[in-house]
Amino acid sequence: MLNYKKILLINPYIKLDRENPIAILDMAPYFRKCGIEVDVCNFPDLPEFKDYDMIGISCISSEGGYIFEQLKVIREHFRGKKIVIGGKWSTTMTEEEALKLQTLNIEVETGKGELVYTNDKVINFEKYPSWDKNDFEILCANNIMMTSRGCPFHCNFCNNTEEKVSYFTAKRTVDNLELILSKNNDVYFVDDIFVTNYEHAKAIYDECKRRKIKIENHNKFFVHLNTVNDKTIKIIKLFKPKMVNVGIESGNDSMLKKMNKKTSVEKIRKNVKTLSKYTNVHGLWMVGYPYETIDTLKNSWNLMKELAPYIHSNWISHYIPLYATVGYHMAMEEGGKFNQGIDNRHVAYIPKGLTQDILIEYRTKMMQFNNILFKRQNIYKYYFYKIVSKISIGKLRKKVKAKYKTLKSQFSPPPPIKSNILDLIYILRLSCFLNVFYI
Ligand code: B12
Ligand code: SF4
Repeated sequence: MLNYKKILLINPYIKLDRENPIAILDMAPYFRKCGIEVDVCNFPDLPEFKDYDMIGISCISSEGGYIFEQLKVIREHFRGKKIVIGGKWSTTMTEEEALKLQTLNIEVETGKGELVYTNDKVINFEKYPSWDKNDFEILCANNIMMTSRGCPFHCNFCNNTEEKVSYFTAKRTVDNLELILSKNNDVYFVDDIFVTNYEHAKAIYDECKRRKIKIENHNKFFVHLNTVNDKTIKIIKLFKPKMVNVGIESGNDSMLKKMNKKTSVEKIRKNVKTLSKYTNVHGLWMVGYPYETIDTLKNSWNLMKELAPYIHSNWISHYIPLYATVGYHMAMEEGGKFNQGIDNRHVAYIPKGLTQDILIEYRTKMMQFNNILFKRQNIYKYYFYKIVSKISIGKLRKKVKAKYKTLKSQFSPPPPIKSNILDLIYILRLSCFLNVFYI
């Protein structure tokens, strides 16, 4: 164990999304419990006090090299001090990046912080302390948190370094959840898979009820399409998430196999439809995994269209070959082209036989399909209210007219009507919904 008395943990600035730095929010109280004094800060708000035994920076990626601009400033601010990089990036950085860090005299630590700086041989999840309110305020945190660590699945593109799933207690989880809900309208459980253990999720729900916290309709989480069963549905019925995220990734069985998704197109179809009966489903897709072809891209596009009535929204990622993952080795073996990928909105790898333009074309088309769907729903709402406002009577007419007026102000000029089978499904779904609503 390294005997530090006072350390500083820095949350670097992430250009694209600024979310809770969970590692820092977790580790700071853990270290304090072990007798280490800890300060936390967001880059660029570095403290005037400089006499720390160690300055730790928690990084997920280099963001295409953007992190180095920050590291230079931190190195300059804390001249002569020990600076250490930890977090997922420490396990995926390239040799070139490691050399750049050496030049800046910044060390890299690939281990779990809790075990590197304390006497603990394993992390005691039963006694893991809750987040500290002061850290939460300083880090301007928002709504993401984890109730567990690790994932039982081992997808080849994923850098999940936790081999085994470990659970925090319901008490700790709900303490953190209360902090989040004091500042946000909802909580987003970013556990790799939230419902891997029914008892765990149920205990969190019960603790919320004991503390009279209204968690229903104020949460969202991830569900694996292999774990859609009675117990998962029970948890969904209890929590009433605004949305569940599911990793679909591809509409082609051989691609799913290459990704080690342990699922199939048939299973995806069936389970997405089941989930859609209980909540909004957000589909996560991936384009450009090694050995992707035009045909496999077409399969994904067709599956997306087929599942449209059951999926609320979609996100499509360009595949990022993360060093140390099986996917990275598959990409090396295939011999496609590596790009400097900043994040999953940019092409980081081009499989053999495909081009950057094809990947961008498919991702754009699939992302836009989302918007078309949303518009389609709104378009039919518009015409539905237009007609109903003319034929209804009494109080209902007043209500419907007001709604039509609002929609009309959003559509100027009126939207065109196109019809196909999907439109018909929407009209039917909308009519059913309105019937239930007004009866
Ligand atoms: C929350 C999250 C985000 C948030 C990050 C918020 C934040 N400020 O931290 C947001 C949405 C911004 C994000 C973005 C991205 N993410 Co992300 N994200 C996650 C997620 C779900 C949780 C991360 C987390 O906090 N884990 C819990 C903590 C406790 O674990 P940890 O970070 O590993 O920390 C432990 C050790 O690493 C170590 N440690 C951590 N910091 C330090 C510091 C020191 C000094 C030391 C010694 C040790 C140490 O100790 C910790 C405790 O044991 C993970 C999935 C996962 N299971 O981890 C993906 C994950 C980390 N993300 C990933 C990816 C690919 C990305 C993006 C590239 C995606 C994109 N948008 O294109 C970007 C990159 C952003 C960036 N520039 O850094 C990948 C892998 C990245 C990698 N390098 O391997 C992961 C693993 C998802 C996956 N399944 O593959 N992400
Ligand atoms: S299910 Fe999600 S977190 Fe688990 S290995 Fe696959 S991509 Fe990673």
